[in-house]
Amino acid sequence: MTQPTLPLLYSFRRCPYAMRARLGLYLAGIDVELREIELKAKPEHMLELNPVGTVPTLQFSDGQVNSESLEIMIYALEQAQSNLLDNLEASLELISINDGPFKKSLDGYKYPQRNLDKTEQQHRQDALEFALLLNSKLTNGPYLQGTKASLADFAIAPFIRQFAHVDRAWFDGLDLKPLQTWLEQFKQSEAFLKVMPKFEPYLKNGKRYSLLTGEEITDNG
Ligand SMILES: N[C@@H](CCC(=O)N[C@@H](CS)C(=O)NCC(=O)O)C(=O)O
Repeated sequence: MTQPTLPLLYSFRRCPYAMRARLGLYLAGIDVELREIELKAKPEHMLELNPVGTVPTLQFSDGQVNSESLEIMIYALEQAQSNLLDNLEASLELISINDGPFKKSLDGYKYPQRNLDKTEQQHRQDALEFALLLNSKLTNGPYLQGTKASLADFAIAPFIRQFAHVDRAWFDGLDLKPLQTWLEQFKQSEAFLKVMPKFEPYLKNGKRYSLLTGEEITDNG
């Protein structure tokens, strides 16, 4: 029997945007054919679909393309009628700070030599402002919106993970227990572990993976 064509996702394991898209699709139970890329060597087909050359790049079975991680998440969770989309406005407000000023400070902190407008310390201090905001939210419960997980948790955690990993000892030494606990819970969550196998790059040996099972896709289905 011919298998229906899965949507195609070009992804990069460590990219927080790609991670966010994989999480949304996984949590919605939507399978895709995952092709792992390296940012220094992007497949021609991906660049045809998305000339900007960013991951995630998702091609639906009908040919349409979306390369915005947040839109992919919301689309997927809508399909699944997921209650992660409850209180969406509050989630989007936090995500916009994450994707705007926090991401800028995070990049400055990670790559200070490319962001000489401020010192590494200043970039880190600016990024810390957002961490403090999240920490204050997390004093009301284990999730950013209190007792229930929401879009915000899954959309933001990949970026806080990156922030924490720049200097683990420094992050772990902060007096931000609720945030540190939230990040640990995220890293141990089923969804995170399922979207993080060490996929081999598509250009290296043509391997393609099912996002939901993590197994390689072979031509005979
Ligand atoms: N607006 C995009 C941004 C995605 C993005 O910037 N991804 C980075 C990797 S984390 C990328 O692909 N950069 C291209 C490159 O470095 O060549 C989204 O939210 O999905």
